[in-house]
Amino acid sequence: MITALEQYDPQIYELIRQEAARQSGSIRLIPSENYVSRAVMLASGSCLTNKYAEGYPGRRYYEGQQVTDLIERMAQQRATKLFKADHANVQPYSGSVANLAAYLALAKPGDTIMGLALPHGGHLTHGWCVSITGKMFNSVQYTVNPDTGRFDFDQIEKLAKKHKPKIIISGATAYPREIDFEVFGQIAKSVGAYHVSDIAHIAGLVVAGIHKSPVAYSDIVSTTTHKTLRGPRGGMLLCKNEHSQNVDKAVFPGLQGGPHLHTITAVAVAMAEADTPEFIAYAKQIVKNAKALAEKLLEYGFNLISGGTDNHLILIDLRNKNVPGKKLAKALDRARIVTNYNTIPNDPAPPFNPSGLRIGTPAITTRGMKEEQAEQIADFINEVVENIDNESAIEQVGKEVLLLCSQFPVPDHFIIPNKNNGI
Ligand code: DSN
Repeated sequence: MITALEQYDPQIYELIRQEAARQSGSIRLIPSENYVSRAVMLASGSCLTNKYAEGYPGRRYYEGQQVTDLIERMAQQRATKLFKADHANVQPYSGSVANLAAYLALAKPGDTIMGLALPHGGHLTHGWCVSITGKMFNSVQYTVNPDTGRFDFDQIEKLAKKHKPKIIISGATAYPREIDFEVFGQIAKSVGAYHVSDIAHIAGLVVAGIHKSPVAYSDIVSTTTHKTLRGPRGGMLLCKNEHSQNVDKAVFPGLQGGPHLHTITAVAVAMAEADTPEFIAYAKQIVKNAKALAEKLLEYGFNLISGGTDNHLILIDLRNKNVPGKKLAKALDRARIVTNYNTIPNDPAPPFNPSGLRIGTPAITTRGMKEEQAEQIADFINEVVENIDNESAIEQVGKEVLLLCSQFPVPDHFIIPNKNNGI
């Protein structure tokens, strides 16, 4: 397919080639990113992109669904088996739409929802003020305990009792510890609220049984499909049977038109991949790598929010290193280490130039890196921090990163040789 592209559109081919080279020639530490398998890539780039299928299997508004119904049903069945859920909707285009659909399935505009504040690790769509979820609903935001960096369930319970939300949202986008979904479920129940859990980041850890599943304690579980779960970019909702009709209506026709069947096909492939012993080993290694990386960073005197990690990500408070998050993220990028700058809880700095750096281990784990390489990556990060204004030292780290990358090629993935960087 990629060769055909070279023939038909050499400009775009060249850009894809450059991006493939960038992905293979850098250490990708953005915790929400990964490398999908060739099978997922092929399904995502297949003829299913040509088909419209508004509606659901057996109830479509377009003809020609002989194959698409089978595919979507297969994706639904694989999702319900993998997550042990009653019902799955595999149509959300992304996690953001999935979250909004979950809220609209359970509440009306103007109702109160309660989620984790963005600067404390929550997602935009957990009711942050600039998101439609913070405008359409009356949003109450809880925070993490500033001393521990962990959820403060007393505060959450107090807020829930005071504001009586229709929905309590659990889940996060920059929270390094295991989330006790059972407690969130209990608090929700005690105030008559629904509980929506967002496991976008940790879905792969949940299906591998490393983190406890929220399915039993949630009315609706929302996830993306492309982070630790290692599928194509997409979203998914899982719920109890009692909510299935409302969930389906909220996704289509509530928020979306035709589902992206090429993505649903690739999601089905990814879920078959996730239902294997190899996937469990990969998910366990993600956490081992994150812990090894965290330990080494602590040895170098980095402050980690909550003091470490239980999952795939680490949030570094850089204030004691006197390097702003953005400056470090950019220097690391020049050293071929790709991260994202991030707010830390109660960040005194503005969000566009915050005090934190967020890193994670899914992508390096897919490449086969283990604890030894995770520690080496901590060495690289420390080296860049210590030489933040020394371009030749940063360039030297980049060379070492390239060498490490060449020892851990991206598996089962198209790698297009890059004449310019030797990969
Ligand atoms: N913004 C994504 C992340 O990087 O965590 C979540 O949607």
